[in-house]
Amino acid sequence: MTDRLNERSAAALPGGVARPAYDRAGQRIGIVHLGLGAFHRAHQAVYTDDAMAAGDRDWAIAGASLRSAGVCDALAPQDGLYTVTERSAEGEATRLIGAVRAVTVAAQNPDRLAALLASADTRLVTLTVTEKGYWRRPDGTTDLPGLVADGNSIYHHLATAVTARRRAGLSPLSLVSCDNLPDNGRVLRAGVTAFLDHLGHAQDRDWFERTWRCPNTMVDRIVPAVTEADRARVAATLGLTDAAAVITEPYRQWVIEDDFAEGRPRWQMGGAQFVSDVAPYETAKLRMLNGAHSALAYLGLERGHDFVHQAVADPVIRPVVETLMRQEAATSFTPAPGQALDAYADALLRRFANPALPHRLAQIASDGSQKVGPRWLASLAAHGRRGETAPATLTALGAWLRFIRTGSAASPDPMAEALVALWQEAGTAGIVDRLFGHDGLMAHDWQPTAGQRAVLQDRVAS
Ligand code: CS2
Repeated sequence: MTDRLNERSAAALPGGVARPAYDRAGQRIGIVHLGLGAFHRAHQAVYTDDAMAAGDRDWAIAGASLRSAGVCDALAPQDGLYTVTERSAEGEATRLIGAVRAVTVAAQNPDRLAALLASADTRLVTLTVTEKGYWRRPDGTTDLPGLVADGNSIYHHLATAVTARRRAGLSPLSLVSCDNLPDNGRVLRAGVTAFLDHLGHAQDRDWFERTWRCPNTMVDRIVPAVTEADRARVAATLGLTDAAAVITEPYRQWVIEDDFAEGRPRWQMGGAQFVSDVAPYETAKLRMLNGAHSALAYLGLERGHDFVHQAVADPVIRPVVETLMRQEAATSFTPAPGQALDAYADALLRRFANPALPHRLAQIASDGSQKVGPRWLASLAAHGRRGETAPATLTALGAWLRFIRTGSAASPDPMAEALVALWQEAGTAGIVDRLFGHDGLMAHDWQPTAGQRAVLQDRVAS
C-alpha cells in the first residue's frame, strides 16, 4: 500500500512531477467554486495555480460539491492537493496543483458554504455544475418550481450569499459560469434574479443587479472520467496514492469577458484570453467541438464503439462529423475577425483522435436533452432560415432520437422519463413533431422547415 498524497508526503515526490511554485500556506481563499468535479480540477484550478505561481496572492480556492461527497472525501485527507496528468501520443506530464485549499459538500454542510460565500476575503465564485445545474426549461426560462423543490440549487446558495453580503456591507462578487451554455453568465444572472424575485427580496435583487458581475466565458479541455487503471498508473508515477487525480489532454482554452466586480487572478498567466465579446468563441466551441462530440457519441454508440477516438476513425461516421463541423456548424454564425474555423476543425479532429486519452462516448451521451439545443438546434435554426437543411446535423439528431427511445442507464438524462413516455405515445411517425413541431416539447430552439422535417423523419426511421 503506497502512502497517500498530502502536504507532508508531497515533499518526497519524484523530481519529474512539477509542484506549486508559491507558498500555499500564505494564500488566503479568494474564490469559492461550486461543482468540484474533474473538469474544474483540470481547468480553472490549473489557471489559478499558474496565476499564483506568477505572484498573485489570495486567490486560493474553496471547492464545494453540491451533493456527492466523493471528491471532498478524496481531497480532504490530501490537504486539497491532487495531480493533473496530461496525456498525448508524445507522452505524459504530471503536475501537482496547490490551488484548492478547502473543500466542503453543500448538501451536508450548507452553513459552511454560506460562511465561505459571506467571507470578506471571497471575491469570486466560479461554477461548473453542468448544463442541468442551471435549471433551465427547454423554453429558456428558469424552472423555479423544480429548483425550489430541490432546495440545494446554485441559486439557493448564491441568493443566500447576496443577502448575507448586502446585510454585512461586504463587496459584491463576480460569478463566473464555466459551463457549456451559450451566454452562460447571462443565464446565471437571470436565474439568480428570478430566485431573488421568488423570495421577495427586492433590495437584494436590486443590489445584485447593479453591482454583481456575471461575465460570459468559454471553457475547453477534454477531461474523461478517471478509471482505476489511471489511478494505479498515477500512483506508480508519484510513489503515492492520489484519490483525486485527473487525467486530461495537453490542450486547454479559456476565453473570458473581462467584466469583474472586485478584481480577478491574472488567469492570462496560464493562457486565458480576455475579450470584450465571448459569443463567437463560445458558439464555435459549442457547435463545432461539443456538436461533433455529441454526434460521435450517438452515432458511435449505435455502431458499437466505446470511445471518441474509435468513433472518429470510423469511415461511416467521420464524414458526417466533418460535414457537421465544417459545412454546417462553422457556417451557422459570424466568426470573430481572425477566427480561423477550418484550422479549428482540424485541431479538433486531432484532439478527438488522441488514443492516449480514451474518452467514453457514454459520458458525452448523458444529459442529451440539455445539450442538443446549443450544440445542434441553434445551428439547424440558422440553416433553416436560409432555406438549407444541414443534413449531417439532422443525421446526428436522428441518432439521438433513437437513443432516447428507451433511455440508457449508462447515460442518464433529467428528461429521460418524459422522453421515453413521449416516444411511447408518438412512435416513429410522431416523435419529430411532438418534440420540434409547433408546441413541441423542445420547439423553443428550433422548428424544422418542411425540408428539414422530411430529412429528419427519414433519419429517425433509418
Ligand atoms: C463533452 C464535453 O461530455 C460532454 O458533453 O462534449 O464535456 C467536452 O469534453 C468539453 O466541453 C471539452 O471542453
